[in-house]
Amino acid sequence: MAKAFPDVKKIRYEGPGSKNPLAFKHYNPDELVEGKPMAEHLRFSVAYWHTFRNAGADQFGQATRLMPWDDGSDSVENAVNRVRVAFEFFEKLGAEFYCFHDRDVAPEGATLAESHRNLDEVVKVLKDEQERTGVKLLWGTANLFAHPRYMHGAATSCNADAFAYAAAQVAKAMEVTKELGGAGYTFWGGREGYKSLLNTDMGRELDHLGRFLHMAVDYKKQIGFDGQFYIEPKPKEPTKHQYDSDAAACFAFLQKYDLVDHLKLNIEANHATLAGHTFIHELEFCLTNGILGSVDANRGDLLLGWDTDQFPTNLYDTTMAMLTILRGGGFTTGGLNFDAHVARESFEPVDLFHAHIGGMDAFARGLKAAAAIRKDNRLEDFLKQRYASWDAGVGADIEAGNLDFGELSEYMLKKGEIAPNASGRVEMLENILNEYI
Ligand code: XUL
Ligand code: CO
Repeated sequence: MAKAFPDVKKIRYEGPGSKNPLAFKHYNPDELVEGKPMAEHLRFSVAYWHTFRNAGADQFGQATRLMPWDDGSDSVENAVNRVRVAFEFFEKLGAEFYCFHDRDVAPEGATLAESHRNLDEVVKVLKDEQERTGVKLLWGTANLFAHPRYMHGAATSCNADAFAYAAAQVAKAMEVTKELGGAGYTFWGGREGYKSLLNTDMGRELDHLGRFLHMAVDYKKQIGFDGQFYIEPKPKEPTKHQYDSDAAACFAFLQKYDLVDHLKLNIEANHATLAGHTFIHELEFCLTNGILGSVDANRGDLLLGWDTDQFPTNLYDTTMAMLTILRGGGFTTGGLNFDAHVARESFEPVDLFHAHIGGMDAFARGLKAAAAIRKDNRLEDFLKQRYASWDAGVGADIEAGNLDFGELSEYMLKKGEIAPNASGRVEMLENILNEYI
């Protein structure tokens, strides 16, 4: 098969002085940061759906992207061809992982059995290509939102058969993820939500989603899949109210349905901002609650109210994100998956390289900056000092559970007024951060 990107050679690290657009200026996979190679810290992954299936159409216009390798058909042959192209891309880029939905990689058949067969055929080629290149599967997932059968949702559909179909699809997607040695499996509740309460039994739908995930946990044990499960929060789009709207909603849901031990979160930057949070807030919330699993690395546009899925370029965000991720000890099964697509006007195959190189360099810079900030200790020392009143005296006694309201009343009546507050020094701290960006 002719190469899809004949003019692009393997992307190399050339350092910050390089003017070569097809080279890394910061991502140097083997360079050690805090004693670990950058590649192991960052675990970059390419999203199959955006990179090889999203042709650039929007609600106002047709597809723009040139994909000379794709004959536009829904044949298995075309799907297999696409896999070869995808792995040529992963290899030349130097991304160690990829992620896919079942229906991105293989066409939906006329029946469920045919869809399973199509998937099996493509998975054989995925496996061969993984072995040939060493590229690994970060996580797999099932598309439970595109087909009209899921118009009312999948696990939360009013139609019990839609739940059953989704279960069959997820079971199969988990099997192939296991077959491909996937490090994880993600649940994004594409249509698990509602538009109108007039036709929605919220309590019943939530119970069904809890049941669905328990069935997935059971099936995972049954087939011996030992990858990590993730749930990916998103507040709206496609439905007005999504049940998994943000990290806090997911955590409450996982606790209510006794699923915290089985799922971590896959935090997507653009979903965080749609929820009215920052990307970093969502990461920090997960870290604090022991549920930080993986990241869908992208960027929204704060002037647009939808999921624009742009490639991450904001160094402030990547630095803050890497600070949180490093503080948590780094990724184990998770990684940085570019759930992002090129702009509609960036229609040539080479644009895929520019986009991913930019995202990888942005996170590499964030990683280096975060490590330097941690070495400097000024931010950490400030934080420690800010909470010093909790390290001894009344603070330490409250934390230890040694005091009640009566004793605290006595303490305060005697003391009369609180110790003077210290400045939060927000601007000084922001200035320190900017020294490194
Ligand atoms: C949708 C989205 C999905 C999930 C996987 O906004 O982020 O692509 O990452 O289903
Ligand atoms: Co995503």
